[in-house]
Amino acid sequence: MSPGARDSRRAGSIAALALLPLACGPADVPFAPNDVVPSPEQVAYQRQEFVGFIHFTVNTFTDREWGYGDESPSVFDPTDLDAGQWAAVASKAGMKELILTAKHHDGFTLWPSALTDHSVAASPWRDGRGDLVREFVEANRRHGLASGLYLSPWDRNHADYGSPAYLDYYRGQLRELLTGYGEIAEVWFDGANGGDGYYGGAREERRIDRATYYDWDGTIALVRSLQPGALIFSDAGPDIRWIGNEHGHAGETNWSTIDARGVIIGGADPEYLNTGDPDGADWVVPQCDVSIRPGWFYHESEDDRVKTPHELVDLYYRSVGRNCVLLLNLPPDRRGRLHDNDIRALREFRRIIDATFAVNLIAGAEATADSRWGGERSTGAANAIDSDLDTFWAAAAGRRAGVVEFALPEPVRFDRMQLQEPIRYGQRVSSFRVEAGRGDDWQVLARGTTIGHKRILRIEPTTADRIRVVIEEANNAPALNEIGLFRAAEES
Ligand code: FUL
Repeated sequence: MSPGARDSRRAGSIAALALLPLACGPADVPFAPNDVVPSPEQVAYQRQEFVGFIHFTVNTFTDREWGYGDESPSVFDPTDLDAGQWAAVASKAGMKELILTAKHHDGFTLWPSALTDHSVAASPWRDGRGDLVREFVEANRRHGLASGLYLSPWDRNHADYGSPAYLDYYRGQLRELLTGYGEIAEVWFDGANGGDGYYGGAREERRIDRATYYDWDGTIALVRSLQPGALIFSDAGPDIRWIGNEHGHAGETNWSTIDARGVIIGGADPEYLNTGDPDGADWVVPQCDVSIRPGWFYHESEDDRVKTPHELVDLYYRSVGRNCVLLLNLPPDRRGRLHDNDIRALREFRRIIDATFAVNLIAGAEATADSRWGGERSTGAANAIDSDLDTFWAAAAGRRAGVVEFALPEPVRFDRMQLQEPIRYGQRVSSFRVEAGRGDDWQVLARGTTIGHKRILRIEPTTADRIRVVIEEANNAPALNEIGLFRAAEES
């Protein structure tokens, strides 16, 4: 998207929010948004919280992580491929979207591209008549999942890689993918770039200028024109950003804002992306990508190195629990199916998360706050425990701090605390603490910096009947749409 288009998109969403009537009486003052807010599509994406990656290509059959580009299409021969199994497993695990490596760095395409012979059409799979992108999107649709596509900019197979001609080829492939398969929810632009490769037989090292070679503004504009509803991921967004590592860990401080124009795709500062930027001019949803196994592609030697349910739960806290969307990779094996070990780990992970967050122990508490926005009914503290993300408590205009207090009918024992900000008005809180009442005193249970869409704190098991959240610092009147107390189903 051109910078101009980006601005008008953001300006449009600010204007829409400013006019948005809250569910409140006529005398109420609309709650004022920050200057930088997400688009409604970004809010919806962030609320998905958990999405999946499918890494599958010739590498699955050559036992490699990065193909050189000289792999024969004849190696691609899954014996029992079932994209329906991927979608069923993902959906049961709670994922809302799957993203497929339509083309990885080796250049082999999982759809019969008219622009290259290096594709499934030249493979023995389905006698060369297969189209994995189609099977993938159709299976996702059947299972109620959105579909995203990964099209590697780096192509170690293509003879033109490194010259301007390759850009036409790359955009031609994007056009095929974004016009031939119905609605695509996310387009994933990887940052790995240049180096040695087959390059049509040249077998040499090719370097490109990361800042200029791909003309990203032009490519992003093309995606916008072909699929206006798709969100675009890259180190720099424009819609979704990398978190700066492939371990699935967001920073404990994690702002959804960055200055995207200062970030070079493939050459970003990982620390900057890991924590975001409180002064950033662009809202770019943070996404934590990580594989369920050590590698992104399937390797039989890693069958016993699948992350344990306990490790997956820990990842959930470090990603979703830190204002991130978790993108977990599930690599199908040589049959073209997910391995039982991966399925078992996922199933147990889901059970633990569901059991942990099934009952919000704060429900039924009496909620009070030291101030609220404009005296509106709609911003009282009770909104923070009504299980409705669209209602919220907000401090009075001009405040940059606030306290919300909860008196429970009887003591509860908990070890997880969940806080959420109504991010459609921007991300505000930069410092907070949580306390439990002890006689006339308050005992600090945890301290934190940012909250964002969701912040989950793991704390020592505590029994209390009075809890308060003290927002110490915010860049605007602080607001919280949900607060929860939970008891973990399993230590993690
Ligand atoms: C990286 C790639 O090099 C890996 O192979 C994988 O696709 C990962 C998600 O992104 O940059």
